Amino acid sequence: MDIALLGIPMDLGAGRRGVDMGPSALRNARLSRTLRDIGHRVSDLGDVPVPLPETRDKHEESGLIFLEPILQACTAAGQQLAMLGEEVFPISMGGDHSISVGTVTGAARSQRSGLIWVDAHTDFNTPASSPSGNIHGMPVAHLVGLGDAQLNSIGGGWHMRPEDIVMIGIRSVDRRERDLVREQGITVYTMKEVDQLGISRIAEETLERLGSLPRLHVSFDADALDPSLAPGVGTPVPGGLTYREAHLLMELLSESGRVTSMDIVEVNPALDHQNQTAHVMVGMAASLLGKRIL
Ligand code: HAR
Ligand code: MN
Ligand code: MN
Ligand code: MN
Repeated sequence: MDIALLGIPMDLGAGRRGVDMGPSALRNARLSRTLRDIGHRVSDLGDVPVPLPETRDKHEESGLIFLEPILQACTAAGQQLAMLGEEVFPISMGGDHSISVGTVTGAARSQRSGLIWVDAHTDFNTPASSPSGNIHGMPVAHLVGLGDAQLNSIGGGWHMRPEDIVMIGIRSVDRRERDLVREQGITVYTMKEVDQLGISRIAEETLERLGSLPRLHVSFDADALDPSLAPGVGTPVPGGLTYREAHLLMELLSESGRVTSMDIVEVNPALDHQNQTAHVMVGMAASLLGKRIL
């Protein structure tokens, strides 16, 4: 397969600095070589330009911190991805999770698309419901067309259907965010369901729901993993996916042959130990892209 890597070194949507180093950390953990070893052709498109937070006004009062530069970066990322050939599998390297407003939209190439959101958080806040104003807590709401009109117009008004979204690994949801997720009818597998049903049944149900759509995007937030495994994240929540649960999920999604794009987000080397989190996430990408044990 042809794989394209795109870096979005942005931490403007997060509450703390450091995820802007995520693309470097993933390159350093040999993402492209690992994928080449599986047999793919990999091209690195470099990074989308993202301004430093120190050079911009936060506009905290707006309820959407750093909206302007985030709009610019998401638009640029979306446009780059939208120009790729349909057969190219893009991996977007964050950056905080606000990049997904652009990357999910661009990777869809204007087609109906399923979204598998692997995360500790539902990221379904709107500016009105957000307790923080941090845009990385809001991307999915904006992908279905809720929230801020400008963030919503990225990709020229393309939106996802709530029934085309499945979230896995969830264990931290804000009060008003929970009401929105329920109202919109998003399918959510919390860690409780992961414990009760097992990840293989969840993968099966997810593919039953989304497997016939023309495109399928996996957005993998490193904080979905247990913090003991992936400590380099800005908002760690105890009780996450184990190493094998996460790999098995990627392996089963890979076997389906339906996945067409991926994000790797929220890797924060400033909070990590020896780049462990980036290495773990490179392993996840390898499993999603067909690395076999035997
Ligand atoms: N729900 C919280 C907020 O909106 C924190 C969520 C953002 N954290 C992430 N995204 N890493 O998954 O501020
Ligand atoms: Mn997230
Ligand atoms: Mn998260
Ligand atoms: Mn939108």
